[in-house]
Amino acid sequence: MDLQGKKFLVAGTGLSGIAAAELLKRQGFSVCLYDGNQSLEEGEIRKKSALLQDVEIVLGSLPQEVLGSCDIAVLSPGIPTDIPVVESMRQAGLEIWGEIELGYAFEKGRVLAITGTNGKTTTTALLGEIMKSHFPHVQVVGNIGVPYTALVSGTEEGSVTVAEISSFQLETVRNFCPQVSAILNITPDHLNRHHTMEIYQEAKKRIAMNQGASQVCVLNYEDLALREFASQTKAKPLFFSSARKLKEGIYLDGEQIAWAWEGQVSTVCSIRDLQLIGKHNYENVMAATAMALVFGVPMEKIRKALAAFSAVEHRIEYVATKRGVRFYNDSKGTNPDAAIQAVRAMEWPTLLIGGGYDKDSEYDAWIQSFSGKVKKLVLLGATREKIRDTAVRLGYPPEDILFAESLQEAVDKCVLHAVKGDAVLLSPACASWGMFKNYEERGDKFKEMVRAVKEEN
Ligand code: UMA
Repeated sequence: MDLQGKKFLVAGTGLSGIAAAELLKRQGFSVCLYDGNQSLEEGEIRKKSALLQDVEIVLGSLPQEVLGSCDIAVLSPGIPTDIPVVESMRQAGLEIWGEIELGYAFEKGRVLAITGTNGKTTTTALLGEIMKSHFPHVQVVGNIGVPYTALVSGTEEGSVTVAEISSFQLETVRNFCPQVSAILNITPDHLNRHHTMEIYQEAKKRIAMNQGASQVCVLNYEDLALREFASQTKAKPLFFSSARKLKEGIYLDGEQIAWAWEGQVSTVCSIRDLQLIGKHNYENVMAATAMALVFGVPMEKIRKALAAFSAVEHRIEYVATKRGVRFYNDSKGTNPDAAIQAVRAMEWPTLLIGGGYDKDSEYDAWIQSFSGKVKKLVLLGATREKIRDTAVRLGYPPEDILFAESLQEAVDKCVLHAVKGDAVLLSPACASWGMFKNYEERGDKFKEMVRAVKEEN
């Protein structure tokens, strides 16, 4: 598409919106910056970037004359595509892009992209490290926290972009086409935004929608929806499995990770060589390894990068041992499925801090995964009643459920009830929104509070 002379309406003034507006200004386009939050201040937004000094800023509602003057809307991922203001953009004839699509329009190198309900940050970070061990110019972007549009201007022909892409971001891609994509798993999440599991799955599958037969889509064989997707995508499907040997692909064979390719089977490494633990992490390792191998990274470099990689911050992250109690930060456990993996990884009687923003999740499977290991459940946020009711219905002792008004109170209650040999795990199964800016802030605060716990009463 010829973008010459187009005017862009950038929606959202968070990380994505600011980076998108900066990219467009740098490229000489005319930009209107919009945010639905009318309590924001124009001056504060302008302070975020020197490039935004003369940009038109609209807060609150969007007047028709502004809509009429723009050609393309660039939505931030947090903006649902079915809300009235986006509908009014469509009615006014604007093309609806997302921040990822805008980044891709300026990409000069090759792209590898990862999505999935869980594990995508770890897989993206790991794949980024593997790529950096072989290619001179690698950038890691997307949902991981660095907007694609913030770095894309620096790409050149030989560059490699490794992108973590959320379902929110996939809703608004149009031409985005990674050389290698991966869908790690799809379990219920963000249902308040996507409404049904089918719509959520369709959003995830959009990562491969423009790929052709010379491009690869790495899929989890143990996820039935993804196994089926292999026969629907035009990309070449390549499976990973933690449960069975595959004719072609990558799989866990006892403690070995094996790579079956072009009729040969080779050993990638033993899980004992890895710093990451847990079956879900072995799946992340397999996905990243398969992506790197089909992209041409030599096995020896991959082995080295795998052995050197340790856990991502906020994901079952060990914080400290205080009074003989181990503290773990899994603030990234923002949905029940991710939180289940954290509970499973605990080898000690555990005091679990959960609850937060309500995404219409169901908590039954999470509570069932406690299997006698969770001795106290400390709940906070909007979901605490719903989680308590589910837990009690499933037979969890009501006297072991405690409510807290703040994260500090939750930590204090855990410290009070924990004894030597226990673990305290922050793994909320809910997003942080409403109480914190994001899961990183929640995890950082938790770590500060843990470090401040005195060794003696
Ligand atoms: N806004 C509106 N109208 C709305 C909703 C929001 O105008 O209806 C405005 C808000 O007032 C605010 C801005 O949009 O000013 C915020 O935009 P945003 O929510 O898209 O946040 P960004 O700061 O741009 O961060 C986004 C991702 N956020 C979300 O998807 C909610 C970040 O993912 C991502 O790291 C960043 O872009 C860079 O690419 C975070 C996330 O929580 C980590 N992701 C979800 C997850 O991992 O589960 C999907």
